[in-house]
Amino acid sequence: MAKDLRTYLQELVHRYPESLKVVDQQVDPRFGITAYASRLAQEGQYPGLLFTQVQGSELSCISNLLTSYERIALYLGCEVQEIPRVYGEKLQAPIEPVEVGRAQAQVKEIVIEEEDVDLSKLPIPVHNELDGGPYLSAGVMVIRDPDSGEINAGIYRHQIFGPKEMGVWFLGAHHGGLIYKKYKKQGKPAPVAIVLGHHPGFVMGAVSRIQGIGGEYAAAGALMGEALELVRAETSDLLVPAQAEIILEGEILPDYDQAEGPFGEWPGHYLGGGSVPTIRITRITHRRHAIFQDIVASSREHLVVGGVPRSGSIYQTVKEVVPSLKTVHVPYYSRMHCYLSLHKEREADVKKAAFAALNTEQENLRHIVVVDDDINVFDGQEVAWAIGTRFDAERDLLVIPRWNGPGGLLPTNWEYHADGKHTPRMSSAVIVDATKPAPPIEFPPRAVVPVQHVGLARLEALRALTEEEKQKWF
Ligand SMILES: Cc1cc2nc3c(=O)[nH]c(=O)nc-3n(C[C@H](O)[C@H](O)[C@H](O)COP(=O)(O)O)c2cc1C
Ligand SMILES: [Mn+2]
Repeated sequence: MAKDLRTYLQELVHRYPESLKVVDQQVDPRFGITAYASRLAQEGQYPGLLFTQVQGSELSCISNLLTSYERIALYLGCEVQEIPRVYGEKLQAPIEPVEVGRAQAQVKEIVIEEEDVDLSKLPIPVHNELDGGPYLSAGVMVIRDPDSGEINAGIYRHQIFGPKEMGVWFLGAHHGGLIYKKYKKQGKPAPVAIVLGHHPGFVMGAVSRIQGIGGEYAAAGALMGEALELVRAETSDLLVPAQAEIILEGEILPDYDQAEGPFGEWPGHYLGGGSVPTIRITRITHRRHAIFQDIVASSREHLVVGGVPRSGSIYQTVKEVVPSLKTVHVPYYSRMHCYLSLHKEREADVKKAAFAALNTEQENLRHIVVVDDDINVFDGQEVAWAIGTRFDAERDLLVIPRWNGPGGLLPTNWEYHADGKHTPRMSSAVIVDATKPAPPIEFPPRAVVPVQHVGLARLEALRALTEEEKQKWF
């Protein structure tokens, strides 16, 4: 059976039963879905949430699914610390997709014709307080490049404007926007399809930074570990994932822009927006009992889905420059940071590694911290300890002025004026060298209890104080 959202969920509940919770209470799609994710986050819990009763919709909604590294390590078949390496290696070995017939395409089970298209019947959440409306946050939009014929995919936020209309917001040099502009220049509508609900390898493949236009379907295949099955779209010559939950087909109109936003973005503030093109939806196909997929915007899920692919590409490029790189963490709590751990052989390793990381991920990275390989970069407390004990600002801090920007999604890349307007600006990058000196210099060893003795501690023998002991001592 081809891999899809359901095969993944089946594997997940088998391996980590606690990581998926069903919400049977009726919820308002306006804040009701994100309210659960937010309340659970306050308790330090991040289960995937399957909402079966969303007001106004017959479909279920899954949200908060991709919030944990363990759930990503599960489909990559590795340990959490190995995610960047395994991710990067898989992307180096893309698996081309295969086309299947309509009969094998579960996404064609139900077809909704243009006159019956009504987006308000989908369980689309309004995520945050000031959001301009409901948003698709996990829709993978595919579009064909008219020059090369390649199909490109990416996640772009889509604000719902009406029963058959939504926006699309393209950032900077992302291929999706560049391709749309080619159609617009010719005054032609751009056929697109938006894929909702699939295996996490597909979702992550779509947001991996791939050189050149297209290649996301093959990246998805590599991450899923098998060729992605595609089928012909109903209204265009696009090929779309055959085992997706839902596919919206339509076209980006060349001359009908609308006001979009605000939208709570991954840096935790309302960012982006303005005037965006409109997509008119002309067909919906979906599976029976389709599960609509959401990503909790401006939350841990948004950052994990965006951050893990970046750590994969950074691992690849840094490793080429500094082979003693151990691993990379682009943390889910601040995706502008990047922690690199390495076995330092010479002083120059640190800056070489840091600049390779900055160059790989120019859009978002601003703070690189380089640590030794005894530091677990997936533990922010260890990184803070390394900075506290091995970093001296005067000697080990490098500020790179006006590195990042102008504009985009980082709040620091904008100048905010007293009249309420804001203008794009550049912001700085920083390299923090929190490594010990390179050999032959000796630095004090780290104080630890010998590992073999830690292994001998018998935790199962621990007990509470007895009444007699309390009498004796209290
Ligand atoms: C949850 C999520 C939401 C995203 N939203 C947008 C967006 O609204 N606009 C955008 O241009 N990129 C967005 N991105 C980033 C792109 O999907 C990503 O950079 C992708 O690699 C772009 O592919 P492309 O260069 O082929 O267009 C988002 C990423 C994630 C993970
Ligand atoms: Mn692309």
